[in-house]
Amino acid sequence: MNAPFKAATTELHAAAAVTPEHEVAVIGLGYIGLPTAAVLASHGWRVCGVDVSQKVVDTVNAGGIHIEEADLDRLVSDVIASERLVASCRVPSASFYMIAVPTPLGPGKSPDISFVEAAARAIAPQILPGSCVIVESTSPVGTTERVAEIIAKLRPDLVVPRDGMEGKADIALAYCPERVLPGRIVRELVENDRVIGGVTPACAERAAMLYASFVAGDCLLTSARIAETVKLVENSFRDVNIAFANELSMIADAIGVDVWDVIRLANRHPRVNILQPGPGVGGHCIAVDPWFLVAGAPEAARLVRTAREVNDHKAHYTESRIRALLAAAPDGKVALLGLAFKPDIDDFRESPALEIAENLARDLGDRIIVVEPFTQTLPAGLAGTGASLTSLDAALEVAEIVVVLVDHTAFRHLSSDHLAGKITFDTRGMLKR
Ligand code: SAJ
Repeated sequence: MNAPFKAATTELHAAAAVTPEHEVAVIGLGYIGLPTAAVLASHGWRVCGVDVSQKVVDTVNAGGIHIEEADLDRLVSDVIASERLVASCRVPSASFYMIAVPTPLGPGKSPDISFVEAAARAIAPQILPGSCVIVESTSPVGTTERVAEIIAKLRPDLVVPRDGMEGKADIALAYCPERVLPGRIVRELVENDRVIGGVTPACAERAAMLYASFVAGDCLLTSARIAETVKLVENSFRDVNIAFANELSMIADAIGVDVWDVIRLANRHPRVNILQPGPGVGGHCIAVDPWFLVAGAPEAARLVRTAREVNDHKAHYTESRIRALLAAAPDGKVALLGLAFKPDIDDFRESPALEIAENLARDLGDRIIVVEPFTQTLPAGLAGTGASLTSLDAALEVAEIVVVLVDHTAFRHLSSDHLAGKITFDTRGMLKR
């Protein structure tokens, strides 16, 4: 770690006359928290990763990982071996806290920030004067202020920063959204620019000390509310653009033209860059975050809401097209290639491919053959339906219909020779590439 960061951190805690147990505590060891903890540790910080799951804590302390992510296994085993990272179920005292817990959608597509609130309640008793609390979880606008409220209520002995506050606070509070792409997390954590929003400008500067120690990109300072909005806007932008591609694919089907040719040729215009259609949009980010923006301004967010609806509809549309193919070949079986929400990851959260497979398997049982190199067993929603999980070669031997739901690298060698005599439906344009 850069010496000035360490010196400044030590100085801030001098007033408290108590040394924190750790320099950084990362709350939540999931897809973002674990790589972030490991990257921080590899840059010299003494990090404690905190998780509610004893199993996750044991796995990490043994130098292992519980998620699939490029380069993460070696990184975690190195920083565990060097004792820069430890995992625990208990929140320690720390100079910096980073909250990286899930923020799912609640009933009626409303944001559920209960895990962030629980993290704030767990941190509050441990906070020392001079500490900095940073929320990284994608959150509805106003969440960082809510964290401030919780800490202020539980720690009346501390001056907690509030929006527009003048004078000195005892702790710092900031929002810094993660913006890394699954599959490239370890690299992007270091390379990407970061938007760091403080509840006050001093809070942003304090949080930036931590990020500047490991981020090669720029650290861009702003307010917590702006940073919260920026995160939601980034993912909504992508969702709207994917919705355009998905809608285009349905228009192309209706008018009988090849959407992949249309996109390829339209993209040769210097100011056109259409994304790729697929079976719908999945993952825990793009399929969820735009709803946080809609919840904040339901009347104004018309395009954002419609894009979500178009992308959700694309999964139903894809499913009905597969059902039509199966109805036209009543004795045939279909090989569904891929269940993950996008290529080359083991993440099935909000996956349209999984949703389609489950819906089909419920009605059509053993006519459904799944090929998914990123799982050894059928996911719960498919188990017991009669659907089977096989290798690609075994599926191609028996299936009359082949549907590409995910363009995993393991499928990309497929050519017309492998598929001769079969009915194919390629939702990703993989065979065309
Ligand atoms: N998809 C398409 N067509 C495309 C691109 C993507 O159908 O042309 C689909 C994918 O198959 C997948 C979904 O969209 O189902 C989302 O995939 P993605 O690669 O667009 O994004 P995520 O969810 O893996 O990661 C996004 C990223 N955000 C943006 O690119 C604006 C990432 O930078 C964020 O950090 C991440 O969300 C997050 O955690 O919020």
